[in-house]
Amino acid sequence: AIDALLGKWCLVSSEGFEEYMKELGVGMAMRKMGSMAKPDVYIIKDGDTITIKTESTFKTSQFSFKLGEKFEENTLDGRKTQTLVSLKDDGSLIQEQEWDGKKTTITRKLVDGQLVVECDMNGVKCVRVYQKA
Ligand code: DKA
Repeated sequence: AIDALLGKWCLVSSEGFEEYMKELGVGMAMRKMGSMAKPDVYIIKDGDTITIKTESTFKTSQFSFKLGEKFEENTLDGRKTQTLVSLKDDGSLIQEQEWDGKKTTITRKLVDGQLVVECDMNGVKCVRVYQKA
């Protein structure tokens, strides 16, 4: 179930984020702000609608979805993507974004009580760890 992922999470470590943003095509100014930001992430469930809200001094945005239903997402860095989120048997949440013939995957899972966010674009990987607030 997704219940283990619900709540408020604070970023505690980040590896490879700059390179991942570069691979996404994020411009330099926004990469700088993105690298410095220490966001809080809220994962909220209301019925069968899930909301992921990212809050930082740099930018705040959120998106809502139902598992297995494609939707249009407006990403933090301004991409408009076709996104599908699914829950695997092991409890990890897989977010697949497609835009302009490109694709990236963001995986969120609970590891030792922490939220581990793994991003992959063309094999360029980034790992961000969040602690329960
Ligand atoms: C996270 O939730 C990372 C999610 C990926 C964001 C990609 C674009 C950010 C551009 C500032 O920790």
